[in-house]
Amino acid sequence: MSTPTDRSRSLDVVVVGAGFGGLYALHRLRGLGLSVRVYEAGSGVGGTWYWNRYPGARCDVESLEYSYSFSQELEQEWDWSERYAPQPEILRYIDHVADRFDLRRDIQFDTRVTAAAFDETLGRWRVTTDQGDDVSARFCVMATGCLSAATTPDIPGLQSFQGDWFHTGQWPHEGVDFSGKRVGIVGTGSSGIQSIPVIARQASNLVVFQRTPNFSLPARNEPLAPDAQAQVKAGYGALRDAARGSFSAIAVSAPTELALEVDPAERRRRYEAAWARGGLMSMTTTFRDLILDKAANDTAAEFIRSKICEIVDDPDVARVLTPTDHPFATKRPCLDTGYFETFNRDNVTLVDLRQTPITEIVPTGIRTTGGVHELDCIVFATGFDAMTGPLLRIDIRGRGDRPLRDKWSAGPRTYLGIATAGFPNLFILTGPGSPSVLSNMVMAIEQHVDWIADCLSYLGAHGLDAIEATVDAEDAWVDHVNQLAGATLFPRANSWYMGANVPGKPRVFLPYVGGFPQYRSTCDAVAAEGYRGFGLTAAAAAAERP
Ligand code: N01
Repeated sequence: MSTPTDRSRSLDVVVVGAGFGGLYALHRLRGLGLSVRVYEAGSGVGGTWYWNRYPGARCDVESLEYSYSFSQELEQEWDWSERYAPQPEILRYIDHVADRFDLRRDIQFDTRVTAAAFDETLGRWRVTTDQGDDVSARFCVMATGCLSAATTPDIPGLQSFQGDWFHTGQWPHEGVDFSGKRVGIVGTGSSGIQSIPVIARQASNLVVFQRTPNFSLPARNEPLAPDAQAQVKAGYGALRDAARGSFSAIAVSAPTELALEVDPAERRRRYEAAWARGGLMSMTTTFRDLILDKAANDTAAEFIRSKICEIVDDPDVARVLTPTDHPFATKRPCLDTGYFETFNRDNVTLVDLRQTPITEIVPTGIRTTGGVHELDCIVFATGFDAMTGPLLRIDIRGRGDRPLRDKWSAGPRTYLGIATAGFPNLFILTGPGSPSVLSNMVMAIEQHVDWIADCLSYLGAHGLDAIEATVDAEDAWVDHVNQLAGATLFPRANSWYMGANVPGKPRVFLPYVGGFPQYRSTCDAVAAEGYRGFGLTAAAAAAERP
């Protein structure tokens, strides 16, 4: 593995992170003839898929869509094995991409960027790392991911625990053997819901500590038949175009009907068909008003509740597993393989933390107000400081040495989710205020990277050195993002979309909810109008350029 050794070079671009976003940014920007270096905290590429190695980890967007579209050769040569790729396969794919496009020579692994400060005199970013790097770059691309800042709850006594504990988002590379172990898992989001059935099959006993019951849909994962895959590959361009034109950048037809327009028997038939097909999109695109109208949403929510009741044998357990406090899909819905069925196993116990909250961790297990659960291992599937966390954990300072942490103290402020006023030449991939987590992330990443690459070409062609969002454009964008979110049911849930999972985090709906096509055409129009809403300047220190 080649690693750049010069730790104090002057660069055109620093990219932070070598996941899907950072790798494509490196490929595109290097292709423009720019000098680029990527810093990556992990020892390998992959981002999310490098860190989240927990049992059962797999994608919830279908493999043939959750992949890069920028290279037809890559599309054709890579074969996926399952409808939803498991984590090791996605990591193999990303490794393949890194090799195929010769990306590793410009990536410095095992290096965490700790600070980035804009030097107004030089018109350049000074980027420093935990390995002693101190480099200067004209542009910074933050490819830090939306769900990369793992959060472990601050429960008293954790350090006293005599067994092993893990976070799903920072899973040991060598894997964990739970055979014969008494395991406790805290959290029932996507990570918990994927790992619980797998851990239950291995452990002697599994105790699930649930604070909020969650909606989960069957994945119906299956092997991908070679002829079906070949058929998709024969018309891959059409599939990608359909995805680009779809609300979530996933190729599905937009629903046209309202849930309550349809009679109850027909509605149920459609929900049954969606349940049988499996997948996130089947259910969420059954009717067009599910996320807009509570009464419509109730029909889908009630259908899923009835399924939980059918699947789970013990009515008391089914009741505790049944979500009632938030509308369906206002928290990210989960996809599972045998999740609710797992609670019919003799070795699985469900603890309702709303009835008996955790009070402390003791050397032998977890104490709730109901008593101590004796455990050998604890798994925290407790999620992430989403979208803003990965950025704010870095000391980013813009004009006037102003920390981004201060600027965003009441919530993130961006223009298009890609830039923030006062921080010239800093680009955020899939940042707050962009469709990001509400869309197929790979497609959202490609759209952002292509936009940034076009922008840097434009600056070069026009003899410009700096681009910076204006405060007016940013204010208008933040208002627009909030207005769109306010017209949906999303703000009714205590979700990570709202920042509600992190104590003290401002409650602001983070992603852009207007849909991928509308967002993309806005970005394209901004560029076509000479980067409307941005200030473009020749920097004072043009002579400093490498
Ligand atoms: O995290 P989460 P995640 N005491 O925040 C609970 C993506 N993803 O890692 O709901 C007790 O969703 C918390 O309870 P509550 C996907 O976008 C994708 O599971 O806050 N419990 C919740 O149950 C997903 O949405 C894939 O009351 C505590 C859980 O921990 C996102 O990542 C797979 C607690 C956290 O759920 C995050 O998913 C995995 C405490 N102190 C992840 N603190 C796929 O592609 C938190 N909880 C399939």
